[in-house]
Amino acid sequence: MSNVATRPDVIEVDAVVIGGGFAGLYTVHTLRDDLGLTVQAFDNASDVGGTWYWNRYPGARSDTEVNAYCYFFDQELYNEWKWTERYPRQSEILAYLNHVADRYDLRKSYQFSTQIESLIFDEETDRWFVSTDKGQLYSAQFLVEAVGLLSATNVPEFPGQENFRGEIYHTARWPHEPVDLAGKRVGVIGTGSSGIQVISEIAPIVGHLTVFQRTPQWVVPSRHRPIDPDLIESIRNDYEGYHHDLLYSTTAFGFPESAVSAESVDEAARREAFEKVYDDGGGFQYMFKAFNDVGTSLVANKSATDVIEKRIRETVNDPIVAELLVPTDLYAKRPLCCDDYYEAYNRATTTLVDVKQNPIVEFTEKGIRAGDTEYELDVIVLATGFDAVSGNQLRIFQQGRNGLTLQDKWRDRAYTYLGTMTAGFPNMYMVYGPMGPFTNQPPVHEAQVDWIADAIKHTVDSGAATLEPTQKAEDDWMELCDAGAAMTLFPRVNSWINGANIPGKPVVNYFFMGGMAAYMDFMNADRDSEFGEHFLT
Ligand code: N01
Repeated sequence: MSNVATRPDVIEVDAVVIGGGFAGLYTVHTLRDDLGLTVQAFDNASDVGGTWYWNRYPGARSDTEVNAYCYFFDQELYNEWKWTERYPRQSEILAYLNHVADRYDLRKSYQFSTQIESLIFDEETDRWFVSTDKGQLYSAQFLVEAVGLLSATNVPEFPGQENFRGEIYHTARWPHEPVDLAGKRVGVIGTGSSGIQVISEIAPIVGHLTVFQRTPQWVVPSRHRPIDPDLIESIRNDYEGYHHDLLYSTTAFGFPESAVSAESVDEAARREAFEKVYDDGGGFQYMFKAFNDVGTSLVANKSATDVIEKRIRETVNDPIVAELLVPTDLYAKRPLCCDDYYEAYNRATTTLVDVKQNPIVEFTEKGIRAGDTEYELDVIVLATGFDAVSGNQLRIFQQGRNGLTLQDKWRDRAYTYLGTMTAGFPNMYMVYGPMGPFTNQPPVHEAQVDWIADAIKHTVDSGAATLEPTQKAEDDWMELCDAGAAMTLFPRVNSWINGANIPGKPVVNYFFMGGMAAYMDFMNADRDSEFGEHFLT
């Protein structure tokens, strides 16, 4: 028995769950209320919410249409919750998750404000030993990590950061107290999803906005509006059908995806179709609603970006600024959408700084020096993103069989089976771990948690102590994921999707790009085989 397992004050439970966001809450509900396990859950936040607890920056909202950005496990919940907006604000989503926590009495299974320090598998007892920063030690047969795809913040170290006399905020660690930006000189570093939302929201109210842009991104409008009551009504009337279609689509975003290849029509037809989806709004809609090959065909991709480029140049008054805002790379990052983004650059109070030409040299007492110019600022917003996909798991020390740590196993890249398990780490499950599907998240969370619950039930019912994927199952899954990704344009562009945003991180594929429906088929095959072929017990 390992040292950790001999402590007398160890608290035994059936399952430990890490995370109190969309995925963690549903895991607790499923394992505790459906399977009847004793569950202890943790989150380092002071309450539930996950992503929506932390990301309180101005303008934060879902850019996924809310009819598909919610839970589906209980139709009564779907029916009773009244969303107000097509793309709900952070506060509305957080209120929803609080409602879910209350409705299913989930908080009683959580210990908040608690950091997990280590997860160690003891081979003699076949149990996981979980240490917290409060000095506690738990032992559990099952472990579920629902720690978030985009949770571990990327906070670059800029020289002289400590000298700046104003305030600095990362978008994903925004204070709970209101931050008054009205009339202030604000600098925003980063122009991804978070940056563009902040920029659009604060441009009208700040005294001066300076945007430090390293790489421009293709942005389409979201066409935000109140939620369509007829759409919600039609979903309620065919609830199971809608949910089934969501899971058996490519992206799980809940809109009809095109089955037409852009290459099968002429350029005029392509343009017309892209103009139309642009006017309807929505990032994933722009990528998947007009044609099915924007992410795989250079021809389709070029037509898509031609239309966005035309709109940028039409919208932005100053042609020099417009030129800086037009990306030079493919449309193959996580697609963005936001209203009033390019319009923000028409304000006399907005300055765009290209930090590729004029790199950020240092933070000074008064602001930021980029190139030869010092920009005086009261507040700096770091919209610099996340050490995505594997980042949060690797921030917790984890040790599986034979003393192998996750940190060692994933040194060159993150290896998993289905994005839910990794060989050598028995009974350890991940929700949306690396090599999961590249889709809208909440429907995947539920589908994966259902699969995890079935795997756990199978383990318990069969009397086995553990379940883990075979090395071959993992190797085959990795090969399949890589082959699929290689058929897309995504590996050709640097972004968090392939780890290129974090200095020193392996730049590899981190996703299954074959679509949600195919992913469901793989999960169902494991159920049909009663967790046989791909697993060791
Ligand atoms: O992060 P990002 P994000 N110096 O990595 C720049 C989800 N999300 O938080 O591209 C200067 O996309 C970096 O520049 P570059 C969504 O899935 C969803 O915005 O690396 N700049 C980039 O511009 C999204 O895709 C929602 O050259 C630096 C920016 O910071 C994902 O989260 C809202 C820098 C980071 O962009 C991540 O989005 C928000 C440096 N040292 C987020 N380091 C919604 O649903 C980084 N940058 C609405």
